[in-house]
Amino acid sequence: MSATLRLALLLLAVAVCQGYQSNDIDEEDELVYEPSKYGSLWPLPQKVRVSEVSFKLPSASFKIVDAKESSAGPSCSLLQNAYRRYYEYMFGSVRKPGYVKSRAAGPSEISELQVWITSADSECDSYPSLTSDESYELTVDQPNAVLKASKVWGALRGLETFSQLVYEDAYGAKNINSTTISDFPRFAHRGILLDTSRHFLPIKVILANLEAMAMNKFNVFHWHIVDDPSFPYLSRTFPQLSQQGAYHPYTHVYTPADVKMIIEFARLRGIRVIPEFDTPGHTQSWGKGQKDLLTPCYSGTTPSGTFGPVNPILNTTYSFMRQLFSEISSVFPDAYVHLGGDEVDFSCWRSNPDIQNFMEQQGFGQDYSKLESFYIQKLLDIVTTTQKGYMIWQEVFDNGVKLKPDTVVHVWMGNRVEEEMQNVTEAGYTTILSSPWYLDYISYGQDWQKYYKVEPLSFKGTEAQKKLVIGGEACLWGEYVDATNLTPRLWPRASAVAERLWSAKEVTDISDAYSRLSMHRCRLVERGIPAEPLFTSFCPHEYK
Ligand code: CP6
Repeated sequence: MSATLRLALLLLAVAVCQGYQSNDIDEEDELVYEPSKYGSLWPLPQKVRVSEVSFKLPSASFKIVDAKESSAGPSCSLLQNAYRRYYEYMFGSVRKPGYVKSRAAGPSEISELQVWITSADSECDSYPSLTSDESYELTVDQPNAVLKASKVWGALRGLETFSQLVYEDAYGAKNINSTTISDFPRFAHRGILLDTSRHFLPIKVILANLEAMAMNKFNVFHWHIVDDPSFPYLSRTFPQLSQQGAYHPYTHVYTPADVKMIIEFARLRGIRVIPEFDTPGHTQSWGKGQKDLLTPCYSGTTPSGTFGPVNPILNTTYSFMRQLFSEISSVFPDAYVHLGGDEVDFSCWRSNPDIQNFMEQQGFGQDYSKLESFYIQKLLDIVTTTQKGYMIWQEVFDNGVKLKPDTVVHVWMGNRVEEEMQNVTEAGYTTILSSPWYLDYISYGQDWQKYYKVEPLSFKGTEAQKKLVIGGEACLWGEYVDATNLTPRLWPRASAVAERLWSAKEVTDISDAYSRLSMHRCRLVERGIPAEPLFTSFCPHEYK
């Protein structure tokens, strides 16, 4: 029996068995392991053609170089930096004794990867943005591999893809198959939310996560930097916010230099940093360093000593916000800031007689969502004067606040997700999805499949409405996460979201995904990211 026939019979048997496969991911659904024809590529590029022809990559002489025609030269440190990074990922530490050189009659070699930036402006010294061009074309053939991209952002994505094509043969030598790839992201906004308020995250954990994000072609770090429990952002204008509100005033803060470093590290990987300063709720820690910012709650006719959301009826609140957001707009270069606006608890506002009077005066009746909107409206106007766009959690839209047309509405609630996406896009706003991707939530089994199966455009709507969905974010809320468990909790589960947001809509084959993702996870571990296993398995590097 020929090998092909045996394989065909095996596949048939597998198909028959899987006919009864349960979709319940709480059960062990062990996927039958078949190597993917796409090797370990993750997320899968839009168009891939891999041939059987393989070449050697001679580690001693192989180089990543600027193509002669490239508009980016040696002065583009973003690219030079990336070349070194990817050279090390491909050949780095592996210098095994007993390494067998390819035989004289061995297969042919590829000696260079030439990186060709075609647009006159490579954007080497810019920050990535929502409209950055991340597309690239990659040809691996003799004598050289060529990576063509309009901008450096596409080159970064293509370098990652190139590095994923390299594999070791039985002798430990590096190989790559003849390949043509044409690639671009399905969605422009592909983010990870990290929460540095519930637990302080050391800089090196954040940087390691940014590195892992680049390996998965994520391009937005949504930095939920402050919240109720702590205020680790060191503000130059209001240093007492972190002095009083951080877990520790020196060790558990992000200084301006720290923030700069994180933003530059991210930029070098084509990742935007969008900070979230969530108000008027989720602000308990703000109150410690900023007197009169929060609403005093009352029990009966006397202040109870506890505080609620930001006090929306004082002029001092708005002059504080004006100064704070003016600083934030200069510290964070991205065109957007996230203003939160979620989960506002009305009970404290309700208890306060001054607030009650203000409500009456404004004719808000008992509708405290009107007061919330009153506050948010003023905040949005303040932020608009700083030349920034804003993102907001869905409640702000739900409450009918007037938003700038370029506002990004962040859908996070788990109920009626499709209805919400439909409503937001019907109103003409851009939106991103997070509801199905709360990665801090863990359960037994392969939940990555649940994340993978999400289709962000499954709501009812016109083509124009679907175009307004610019992407999504995987959220890792920090209540139960700190430096000890962040990385394995996030990876490779967030990789499932990465492929959903990058690859073509039709890429849904779960067993092909399992095979590629298993190998991708091994690669993450090999590159120093302690990503958890998907299921029973081993990694090739464990032999080394
Ligand atoms: N913190 C902030 C949170 C959450 C939100 N905002 C949250 C709410 C519900 C769940 C998970 C996280 N922890 N500031 C909502 C966007 Cl299930």
